[in-house]
Amino acid sequence: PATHIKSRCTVYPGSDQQRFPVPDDKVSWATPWPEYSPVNYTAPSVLRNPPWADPDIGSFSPRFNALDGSVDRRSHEGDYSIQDGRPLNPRGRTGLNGRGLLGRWGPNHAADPIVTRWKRDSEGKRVSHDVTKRPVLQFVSIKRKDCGEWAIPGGMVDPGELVSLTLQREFSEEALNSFQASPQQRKELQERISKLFSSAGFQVYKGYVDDPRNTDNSWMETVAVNFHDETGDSVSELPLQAGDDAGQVSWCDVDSAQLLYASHSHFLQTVAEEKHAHW
Ligand code: RP5
Ligand code: MG
Ligand code: MG
Repeated sequence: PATHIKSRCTVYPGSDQQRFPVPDDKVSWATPWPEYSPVNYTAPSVLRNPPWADPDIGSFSPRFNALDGSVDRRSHEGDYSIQDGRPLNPRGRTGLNGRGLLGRWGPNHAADPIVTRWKRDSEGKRVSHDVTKRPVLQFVSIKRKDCGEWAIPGGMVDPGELVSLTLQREFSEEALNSFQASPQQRKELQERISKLFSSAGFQVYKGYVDDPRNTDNSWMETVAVNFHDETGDSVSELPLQAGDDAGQVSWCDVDSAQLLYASHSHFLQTVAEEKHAHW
């Protein structure tokens, strides 16, 4: 998508930092703009040097556009440029430099599991939308604790982790609260989840995410994969319980009117179109 809207949100999330306003015609790095003076901000939580974050540039020269040890610094969007030792956001200016809330300089890789089923009435019949007459899909959605917005239960790919595992792990943590489960329950959940996610799934999207945490030097990228329960007797049976960075979890109708975090609505549109469902 051509959008670079949430990446330019006025106030940077979790702070009172205001981004330098970037009008549409000044987004591109190719457009000269001598007056551009973005605010520099890296969140205290990142500067404290947690294991998931890079050190500050200067003391640190990572291998950009490469697999750097177990940290994947390659972008799904192709090679990105480096200016004064810092990677440049491939979609253009955001009004803020530094890393904000993001740990990595350059791409921060996430994975988004889009778990869907058909909406059914009390007799188990598929429900069609009044206006579009198309069958309605539902997906497992979480309400993010950080901003209160509804979202796909996605999360960061750990260094060296396979995306297929991140998808299962994040779904289990956020939508099934596997963290709080007993070791025995966790084992059972894991078995059910690995069965449900054993099909390859449909890759919906791979690339840049228009995430409000993005900066000129750090940005989110994701691989979004759809796991669909056609008959309504596999995922639909799972006990949903919010966990980790999710405050609530629920099956939500897939509908263009539903506002969602970052570019998640765009991913769901792709799923709806692929399934000839209501959008
Ligand atoms: C979004 O942030 C991605 O699409 C993914 O859903 C999410 C990952 O970040 P956390 O949920 O770990 O904060 O850009
Ligand atoms: Mg998570
Ligand atoms: Mg998450």
